[in-house]
Amino acid sequence: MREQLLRYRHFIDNRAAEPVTQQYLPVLDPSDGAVFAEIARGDANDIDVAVRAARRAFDGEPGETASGVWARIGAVERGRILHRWSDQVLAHCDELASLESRDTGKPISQARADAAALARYLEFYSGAADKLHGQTIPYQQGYTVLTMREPHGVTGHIVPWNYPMQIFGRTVGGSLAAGNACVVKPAEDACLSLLHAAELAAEAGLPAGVLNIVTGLGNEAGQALADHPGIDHISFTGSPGTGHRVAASAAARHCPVTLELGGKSAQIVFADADLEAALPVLVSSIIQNAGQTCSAGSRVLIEASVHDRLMRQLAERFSALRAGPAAADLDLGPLVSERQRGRVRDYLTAGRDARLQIAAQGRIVEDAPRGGFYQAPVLYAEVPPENRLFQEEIFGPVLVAARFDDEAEALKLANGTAFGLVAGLWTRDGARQLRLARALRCGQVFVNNYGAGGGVELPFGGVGHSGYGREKGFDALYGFTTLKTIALRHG
Ligand code: TXE
Repeated sequence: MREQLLRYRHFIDNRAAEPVTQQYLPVLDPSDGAVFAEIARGDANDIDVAVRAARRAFDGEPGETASGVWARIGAVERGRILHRWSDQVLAHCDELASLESRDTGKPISQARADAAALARYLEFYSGAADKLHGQTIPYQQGYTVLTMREPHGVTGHIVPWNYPMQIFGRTVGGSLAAGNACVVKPAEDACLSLLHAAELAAEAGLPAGVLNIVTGLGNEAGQALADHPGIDHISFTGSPGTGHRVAASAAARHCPVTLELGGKSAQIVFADADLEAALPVLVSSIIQNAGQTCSAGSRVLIEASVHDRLMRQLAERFSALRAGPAAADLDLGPLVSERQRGRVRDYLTAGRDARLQIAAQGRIVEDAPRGGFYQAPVLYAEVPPENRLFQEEIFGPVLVAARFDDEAEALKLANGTAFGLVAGLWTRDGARQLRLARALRCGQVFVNNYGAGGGVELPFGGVGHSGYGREKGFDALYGFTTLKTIALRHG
């Protein structure tokens, strides 16, 4: 019997909204390739409706002199609403996780962890809403000078498909806590959990217009959001190429942007490291979410004296990895789309053409549906630093390894790509830990641990092609606000 297609509309002004064009896009289950739902195909008209709703919530109705409902509510109440929303997300964790798992193909236990992370982001920012203080500044005699952190107004959020709930949580959590109203454009490949989470926000008491979601294609709805003159700040997570386009559109109207553009993060393993502790983390930080993680530890650099031993152990673990349907909850699910699998396969073809050495491969379980977008994990050994697979973000379950002789070479290899998002450092030498942590060109360094995707409290973002600006943690609130200085002369 044919399953009836679920139809998802935009979420504007706390209500489901039909797309202006009445057009819908199919939603595929990556585990079997079958269409199971459809989403509204938004365009510039829908974005305009959503931005107007957000502007009303932020600016107030025409004729009102004071600010809109969200600003009038005050920081304490804003925090309380976000906290109630967080509780709602936790109460609906299972259904959010099921939606996310079916939509993205991620194993159900990983989707549950993502739903819990969404709740945690909202909880963290609920607590931060009333702690975003300004300062007073000593100035000339007869003056009092103070600074205030003010919201930008209406913020635009372009969210990718790899961690929809987590990235949504970090970006709208911070922005709403700071007092902005939001318009979100999720990825066309994964938006169902966000539409459901937005309904929960309305149930938690978020006023109409404060949070709006318009689904659709990147070059239609996404581009329209980047171009819209009513947007005061854009937060983008995705590829460097699209990030560049979004930033260029925003720059044309002097709109500030935060960009998180992925990475090619290295884990550096020295001979004095606790290799037993490092081993499972080296594997999980590339296998998690089938390698579709911006902060995946996608390169492992190993000191020569332990290289062969660690590679043998890594190969053993890789050979045991199994990919299968999301519901089977194995080591990894399918990739999100046929397109993404095609990209990963292109890299594997390039690896074959360059005669790269495959140290080990995992497998796809036999009962995985034929139509699914599966890719077995691959471990490459001795990959030359100039090779594409060492330099570019593959965004699949592919780990490239290289050896180094000393600290200087390790640093050169780690810093030797255009990206700079995260690095992992495995060594017991305390002086080396600090020396290298400071010399690594990236936004986060983990020493004797690695946090692919984790750390709600930890400011996150990169340098170089990994982007600029920070999300997560308290620092993100500075990006979602603008600083006003008020100088009072009172004599
Ligand atoms: O990214 P895009 P894609 C990397 C990863 C992956 C590659 C391509 O290497 O293989 O990007 O993935 C929206 N104006 N990352 O094609 O195009 C789009 O709808 C405005 C890393 O999916 O960057 C989606 O919502 N928006 C990354 C979002 O941008 C546009 C996560 C990301 O899509 C747009 C995802 C436009 N013109 C991919 N075109 C990370 N940093 O975690 C597209 N979009």
